[in-house]
Amino acid sequence: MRNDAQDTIAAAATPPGSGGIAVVRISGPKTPQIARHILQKLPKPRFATLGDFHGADGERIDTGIALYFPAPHSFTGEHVLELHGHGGPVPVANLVETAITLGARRAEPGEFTKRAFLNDKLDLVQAEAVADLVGSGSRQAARAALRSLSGEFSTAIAALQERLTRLRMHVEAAIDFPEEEIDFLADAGLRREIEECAEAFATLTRKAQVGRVLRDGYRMVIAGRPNAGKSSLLNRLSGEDTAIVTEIAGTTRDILRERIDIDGLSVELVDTAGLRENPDRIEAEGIRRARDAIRSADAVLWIEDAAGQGDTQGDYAGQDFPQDIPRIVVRNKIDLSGDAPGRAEASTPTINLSAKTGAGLEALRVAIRDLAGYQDLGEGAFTARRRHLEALERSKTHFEVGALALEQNKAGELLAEELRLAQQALGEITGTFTSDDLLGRIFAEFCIGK
Ligand SMILES: Nc1nc2c(ncn2[C@@H]2O[C@H](COP(=O)(O)OP(=O)(O)OP(=O)(O)O)[C@@H](O)[C@H]2O)c(=O)[nH]1
Ligand SMILES: [Mg+2]
Repeated sequence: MRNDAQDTIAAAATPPGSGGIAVVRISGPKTPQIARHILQKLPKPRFATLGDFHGADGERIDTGIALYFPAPHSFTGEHVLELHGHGGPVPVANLVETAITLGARRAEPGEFTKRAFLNDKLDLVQAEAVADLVGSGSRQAARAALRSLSGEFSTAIAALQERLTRLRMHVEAAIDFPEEEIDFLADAGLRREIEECAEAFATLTRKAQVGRVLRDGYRMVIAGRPNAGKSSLLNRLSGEDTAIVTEIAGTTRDILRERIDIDGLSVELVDTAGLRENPDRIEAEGIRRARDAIRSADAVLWIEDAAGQGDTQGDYAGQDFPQDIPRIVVRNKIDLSGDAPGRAEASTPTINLSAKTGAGLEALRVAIRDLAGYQDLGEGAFTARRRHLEALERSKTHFEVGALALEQNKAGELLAEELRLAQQALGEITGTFTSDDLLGRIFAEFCIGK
């Protein structure tokens, strides 16, 4: 893909309003002539030059620092001029309008970054990381976005592409000599390469999942029977008195959301109506919404009443929603049942706690972090998006289908073709293969001037 934009764009790169300084950025072929007009001379490249800024009619409109970056050594890869003037709406508007009078047009959202992408200054993952860094909600997320921006995610994808290429070459070389009877299954080198690819897919998927959670947060729906203590737990975890708590079963009907921070992991907790048979009409609507919330959740906090007697309807397994959503079982009200607080022995992570006293709460926080994969973050985390995970998943499926075809039918051609498709899906992540439509959607989320 190539940038054939011939027009020059201009926009304020700093937010609207008043501030110490404001930066107006101009990029494109007409930048030198616009610079000559505004500054009355072309500034020395890459040097901070103090001087007056002039309007289209030659009038002095501001004074400040000019920075000129000739192509291709700039953020966009085009001629770029940055004007650092006084941070007020009027001087900024004057400068942008001057640039427009002199032949530039107003930049669209994300257009500077889009040009950087089209001119191969950044790949798509890095371009998206620019927006993720700007929009990061925690220090951890900012650090991870910076790592994506520096190319750590892109490098990991490139390494996987490289592995797939080697495997493909191996298979295609074998197909090209059909006269030699080849037994793919007996080829130990090939088997090893396939195993290594499978491992590389698993590792990258795990890291990307954590990266997605870092960017978007982890959404957990609190669900269970009425009166189990869902709203009490929401209030206890968030430290706020958001949800109404009463001893009446069926108190909560609306969906309630509260964001909490667990060691930098941003978790969105969603409190829902208790699930039971024969609810009244309002409650029935609440239960329908609870089921919907669960379907789009990253995980479920399934609350049971540890002190409840003989309530056999409180099992997750009996419920009418996806059974494969990761979940933690919380056995609440241990102040009444007398169970020991903390993690209980069970195949599904299970925590004994009391929303009333707070006993066992720390164990729940640890379990949430573990479930989100947050513990193996270390220093290597980078941000990722749902789009990346979907493409990665598709790529992995192609690889697996191909590997299976080889295993079961000795179908080397099928494997080669699936590997090609797997690589194409990976290429969508970094932008080697993309549609204009996708680019439009990605850059539309940016702010103007970025
Ligand atoms: N003793 C004790 N009581 C609790 C505990 N957690 C909740 N309760 C009580 O249980 C009752 C129900 O609590 P809620 O938090 O409203 O329960 P819920 O699951 O949100 O109920 P619905 O919204 O009706 O589905 C209230 O009277 C709470 O005070 C606990 O850990 N120990
Ligand atoms: Mg409730």
